[in-house]
Amino acid sequence: RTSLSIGLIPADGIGREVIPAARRVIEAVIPNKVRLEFVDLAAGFELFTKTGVALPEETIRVCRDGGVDGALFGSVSSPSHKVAGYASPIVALRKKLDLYANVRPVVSVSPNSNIDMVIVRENTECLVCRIFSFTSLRAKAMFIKYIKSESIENNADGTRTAYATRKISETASRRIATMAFNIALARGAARPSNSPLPLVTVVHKSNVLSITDGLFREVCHDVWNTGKDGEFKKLARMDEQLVDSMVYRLFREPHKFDVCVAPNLYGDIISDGAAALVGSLGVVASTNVGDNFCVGEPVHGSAPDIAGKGISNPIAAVRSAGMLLSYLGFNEEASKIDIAVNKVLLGDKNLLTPDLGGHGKTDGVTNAIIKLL
Ligand code: NAD
Ligand code: K
Ligand code: MN
Repeated sequence: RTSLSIGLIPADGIGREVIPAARRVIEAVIPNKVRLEFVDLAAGFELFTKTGVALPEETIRVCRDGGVDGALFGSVSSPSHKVAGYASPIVALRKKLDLYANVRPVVSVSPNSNIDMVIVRENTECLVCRIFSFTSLRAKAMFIKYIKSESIENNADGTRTAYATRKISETASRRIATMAFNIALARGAARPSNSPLPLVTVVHKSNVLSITDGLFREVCHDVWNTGKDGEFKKLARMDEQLVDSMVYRLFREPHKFDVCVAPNLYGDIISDGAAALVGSLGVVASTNVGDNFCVGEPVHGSAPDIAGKGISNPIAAVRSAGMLLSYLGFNEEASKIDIAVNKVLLGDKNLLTPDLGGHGKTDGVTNAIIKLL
C-alpha cells in the first residue's frame, strides 16, 4: 500500500481521549512514504441527543463504499434505560457493514502469568438483534412480521412481562466458527513445530438451550470435522465448554485457553471477565471483522466515571489500531506497536494509568509508546 485512509469514530466519553491517542501512534509508526489520511466520522449517544441520529448515513457510507480503508471506533454511552428512537450505533454499524466477527485477544505481559487467548465473538445475532419473520396467515396471504429483539406486554393484573427473542443461524454460526479455526491455524503456524495443536473451545449452553445453542454447537463440530478440506481437523483441536463452567475455568486456569468461539452475548461477557485477568479493560483490544472491512475497537465502554480526567488508558485503543494495521497488511508496523506497548506495560508502573495501579495520564502513556517506535 502506498496510501492509507482510516476513519476515526471516537463517539462518546473516553472514546474521545483514546482514539486521538491511537491516531498519534499510527502517525508515528506508518512510514513517511505512505500517504496517510484520517477521516473524522460522527456517531454516538451525544450526537443522538443533539441531532436525533446516533449513526449518520454518511458514516456508514464512507465505511461501506470505500471512502476509507478501515476504521477505529472508540466507545458509545448507551443509556441503560430505553430511549425512544435510539439504538447503539456500534451494534448498528457491525450489522450494516456485516462485521460478523469480534476478535478479542486477551494477553498478559506479566512474567508470572501466561494468558494468551483470543475470544472470537459472533457479532450480528443472538439476543442483540432484530428479527424479520415471514408468517403465512390461513395459508393465503404472506405477512411480514417484525419481531423486535425485545418486547413488553401489559398483563391484566397491571404488571408487565418482558420478552427477548434469541436468534442463532446456521450461516452466522458457520462463518464465525470458520473464522475461529482459521485464527487457530494461524496461531498454530506461528508456534514452534513441537507445540501441541492449537485448541478451539466452543462456548455454549446447549444442555439447556438445546435448540439455539444446540445449533451453534452442531455447526462448530461440523466446521471442525469437515472445514477447509479436513485441514481444521488435522491442524487444530476442538473442545467445548458450557458458558457457566467456562467462566469458572476462565478464572481458575485462564492459561489453558487458546481460541474461544462464542455466540454474541456469551462472547461479550466472558471477554470483559477475561480482561480482569490481564489487569484492566483498558488494555484489551478488538477488531470487528467482515469479509471486506475491519473496524478496530477497544473492548471497553465510554467509562463515564473517568471521562474528561485525562486518565483513561489508551492501550486498548492503541492495540486495536495495531490489529487494524495488521488487517490492512501493515504487519511490521503492527508488531512494532505490540512490542512498544508491552515494554511500556512492563516498565515504570508509575507511568501507567490508575486502572493499572499507576499515577500516569493518557498522554504520558501515549508519549511513552511513541518514544519507543
Ligand atoms: P466501561 O467499559 O465503560 O467501564 C467499566 C470500568 O472499567 C469502569 O470503571 C471504567 O472506568 C473502567 N475502564 C474502562 N475502560 C478504561 C480505560 N480505557 N482506562 C481506564 N479505565 C477504564 O463499562 P460500563 O461502565 O459498564 O459502561 C459505560 C458506558 O459504556 C455504558 O453507557 C455502556 O453502554 C457503554 N459501553 C459501550 C461499549 C462500546 O462502545 N462498544 C462497550 C461497553 C459499554
Ligand atoms: K468500545
Ligand atoms: Mn462489552
